[in-house]
Amino acid sequence: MPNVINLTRQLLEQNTYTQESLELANVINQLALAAKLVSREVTKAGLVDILGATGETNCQQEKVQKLDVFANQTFVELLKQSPYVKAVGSEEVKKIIKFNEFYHEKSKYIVHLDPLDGSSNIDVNVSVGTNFVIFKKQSPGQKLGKKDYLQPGRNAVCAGYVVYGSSTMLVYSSGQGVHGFTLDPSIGEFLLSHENMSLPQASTIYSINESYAPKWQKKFRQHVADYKKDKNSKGKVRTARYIGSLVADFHRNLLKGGVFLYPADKKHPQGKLRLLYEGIPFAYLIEQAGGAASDGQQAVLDIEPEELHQRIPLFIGNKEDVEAIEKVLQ
Ligand code: FDP
Repeated sequence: MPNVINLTRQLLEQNTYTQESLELANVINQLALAAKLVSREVTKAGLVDILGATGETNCQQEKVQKLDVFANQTFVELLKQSPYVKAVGSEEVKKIIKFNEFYHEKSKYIVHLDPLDGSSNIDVNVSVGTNFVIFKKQSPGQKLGKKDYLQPGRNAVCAGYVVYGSSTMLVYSSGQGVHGFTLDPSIGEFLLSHENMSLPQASTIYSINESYAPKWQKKFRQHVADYKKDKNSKGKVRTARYIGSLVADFHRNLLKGGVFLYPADKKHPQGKLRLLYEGIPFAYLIEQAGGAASDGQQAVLDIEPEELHQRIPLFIGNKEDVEAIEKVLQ
């Protein structure tokens, strides 16, 4: 019998079965269960009438896809059922969602998530995902204040993502390395498939939407142009890969080594990607895997969030790439 390790076992063993780890494991298990339900819907998306836009827009004026709605409802509802979750911030919902304070008197965790990242790719069968980060409430008592749900990434206790791709994978870190689990659909379990993931030393890929080049700052445009001739630490020129689904671009770069870039530009003066549920989860993971993430000025994990849906420029991947970009932009 092979040494099969499922998510719950690994979570508990890593944290030596402390009360704290049991509580966190409960929250992550709820996230994993929601991910299985979403995965099931994503894989049959072409078969049922769930594809396509609902015709509505979310609080950020983006088209809402039916699967967005399903993923949001599923994650929020399952997190609400955990006695340890106090509140959820979702890309799909304008305000922080606070759970019933009586039922949740033991609750101390705040979860921020993007229930379906890359959702404009749903209709074309490209990998999408769910990104999440978990914080612990800072203030005493039951009341939830802004300081509790607007915390810098350095305070996070866990972060991760699920990618619904050719297989469904859950990748997470609770501060002790990055671990990847692949969903075995025949038994409905996430099984440890990628233990202690670390970023390859050489950066082989750059990922950016180059059609925006005319809108970039000149020095940044030159920097990206140089990727086409500059060599990486192994003496090779990087290749370009851009899916347009952050979770899938990140996952590939984590496995292969590379940098993902989404700068501020004339159309997105603050950047496009959201700090709390896109920047911080991936920044937390990349630092754990030996890489770096920056908004061009400082580490993403050091940014003090000011609002729930705050946007940032994002440069994330191998350290030398991120440091080089900071030099160009500072
Ligand atoms: P999407 O608009 O499909 O939700 O979350 C924003 C995001 O996807 C990221 O997943 C993706 O990396 C990025 O936007 C793509 O933006 P562009 O289309 O502007 O390149």
